[in-house]
Amino acid sequence: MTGLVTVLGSGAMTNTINGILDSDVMLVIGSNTTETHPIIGLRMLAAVKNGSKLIVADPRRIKLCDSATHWMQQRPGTDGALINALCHVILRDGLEDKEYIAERAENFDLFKEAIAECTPEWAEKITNVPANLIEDVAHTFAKGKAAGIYYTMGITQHTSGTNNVYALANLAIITGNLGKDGAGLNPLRGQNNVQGASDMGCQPHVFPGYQKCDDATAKAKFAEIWDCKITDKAGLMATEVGDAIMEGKIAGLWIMGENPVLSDPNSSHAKKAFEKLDCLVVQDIFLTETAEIADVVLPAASFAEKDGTFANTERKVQRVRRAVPPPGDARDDLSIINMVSNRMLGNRNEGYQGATDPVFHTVPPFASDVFDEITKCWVAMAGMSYDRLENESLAWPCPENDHPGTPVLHKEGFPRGKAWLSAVTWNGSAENPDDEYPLMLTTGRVLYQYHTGTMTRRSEVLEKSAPSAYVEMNPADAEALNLIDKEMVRATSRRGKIELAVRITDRVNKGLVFIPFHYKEASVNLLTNDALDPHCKIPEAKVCAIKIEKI
Ligand SMILES: Nc1nc2c(c(=O)[nH]1)N[C@H]1C(S)=C(S)[C@@H](COP(=O)(O)OP(=O)(O)OC[C@H]3O[C@@H](n4cnc5c(=O)[nH]c(N)nc54)[C@H](O)[C@@H]3O)O[C@H]1N2
Ligand SMILES: Nc1nc2c(c(=O)[nH]1)N[C@H]1C(S)=C(S)[C@@H](COP(=O)(O)OP(=O)(O)OC[C@H]3O[C@@H](n4cnc5c(=O)[nH]c(N)nc54)[C@H](O)[C@@H]3O)O[C@H]1N2
Ligand SMILES: [Mo]
Repeated sequence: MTGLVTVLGSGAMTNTINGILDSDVMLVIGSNTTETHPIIGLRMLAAVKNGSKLIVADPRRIKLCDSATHWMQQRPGTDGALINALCHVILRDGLEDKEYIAERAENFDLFKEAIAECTPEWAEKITNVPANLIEDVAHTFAKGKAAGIYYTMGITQHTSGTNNVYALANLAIITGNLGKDGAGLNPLRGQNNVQGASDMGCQPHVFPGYQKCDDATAKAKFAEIWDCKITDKAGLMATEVGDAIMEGKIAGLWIMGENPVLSDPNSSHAKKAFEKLDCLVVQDIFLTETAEIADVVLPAASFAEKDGTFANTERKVQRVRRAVPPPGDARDDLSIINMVSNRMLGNRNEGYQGATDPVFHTVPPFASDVFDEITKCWVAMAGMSYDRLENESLAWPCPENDHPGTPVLHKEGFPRGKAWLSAVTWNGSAENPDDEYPLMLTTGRVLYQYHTGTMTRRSEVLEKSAPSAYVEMNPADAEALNLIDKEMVRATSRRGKIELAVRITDRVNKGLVFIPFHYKEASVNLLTNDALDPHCKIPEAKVCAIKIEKI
């Protein structure tokens, strides 16, 4: 139950941000932390100052590499092989935490068998990371008293994303690093309150609190709380919606706070699907590229204009308070939903009646009413209340009114009993470079811009700091194409093409290029591959094949 998702690794940080200072080894894998989570990056640098060893695993020479004791520059898409090899060395050299495994883990034998062939020499061929470096890292990690793993999209945005996370969970378990201060398995969550959104059931197969919709007990419980019939059929993942529209299965869509026309991999396919809809509603604080093709645009209020709670990456629920009224006709998201459901119910539902607030124009039920309901839906938040949150923020699970919250998970054990060691194999990426498209493209972020730029590109200071699209390319590749720095080039994949400036740098190895996805004038998602991870349906935004040409 509570935290099960976390054990599986797709949920939240098991540990805390300040706990990073208690680590003596950090493995940062697929996270450009100083640019994408700068505050957490600062904690990591402070930990390094305190003597903590920093292992970075990233195909690009990110800023953290300057402070790292070890840097593994793997080929994108090969993390599964790399992590399995780390586990292999740890078992081969008897460095695992035998007592912890015996007491707290299961499926050890099958796991051991699965990684038997994953020698560092085997991994070197796949990952390009020298076998002796893999051995050194395995030893350093396993010998740490508190070794924490920090990962983000470099690990998950692959067709093997789920397996990569399972492999990292294995590494944490065999070294006894779950349920310990300064250690843990820590996915650094991306969007503000993405944690809260997941906690509240914004996934098509779960109710709030990760309770499965096909679980009879959960279904009965929510049917009672909500006083209505509910289906036990899981819905579609966001990334499956495009195909479903093309197949005629979906006619209407209501998009809140997303700009998929730019942010979905293979976005021309996504856009084509949205244009086929009978009705597209977009609810956003700005008129985005997605809103431009909508039938109805609902103007939303921003974070500073609304009341409620956010859950942060360390599962801490905190109160947010509206500071200014929303501009013009904009309304906070909850009020918009309330107004629409009011119309749908023909004003029959008394719970939805009541005075609107004259300054903030909120429509009941208010955020505090919703919060009271949440505490009935999910035992992990049952002990929280607006009264308590007035003075403190609380990390779930917090099951009773006098419970202090749980900053570090799994100290007393795991929700499912024992931690499951998964037998995961490595399967490579869906599309790899070939003669026609000889370069591997990986995509991501820069410090000064946020995603599709709807917000940051309106800020003069930020826009000046990172004004235009570019492709990072190794000097050897640039020379072969006779390119000079800042020259405009055409980048083409099987799905589309864009034009942008080349940035010649040894941050990337020969054969690899990197393009940030912030710039609509050269939107890299016209190139990326929408192949999905079969388990969690995340698209492979981190690997596809392209060619670059001089223009
Ligand atoms: N400034 C800024 N900060 C942000 C955001 C933003 O847009 N701008 N977005 C927020 C959101 S929603 C998210 S999800 C996070 C994302 O945060 P991050 O995941 O840190 O950001 P990315 O730039 O997508 O990718 C991280 C790293 O993955 C590496 N990488 C690429 N391919 C691979 C691979 O195959 N294996 C490994 N191990 N690494 C690989 C890249 O070189 C890059 O350094 O950032 C959040 N913070
Ligand atoms: N190639 C490539 N593609 C990627 C990624 C990658 O690494 N590479 N990363 C993926 C990841 S991890 C993410 S999270 C996505 C991000 O993709 P999106 O979420 O589509 O990107 P944003 O630009 O952040 O869009 C969020 C929208 O929410 C609006 N907004 C802000 N606050 C509010 C609010 O309070 N209410 C409402 N209603 N709207 C609001 C903003 O104006 C903005 O238009 O991109 C994904 N796409
Ligand atoms: Mo994200």
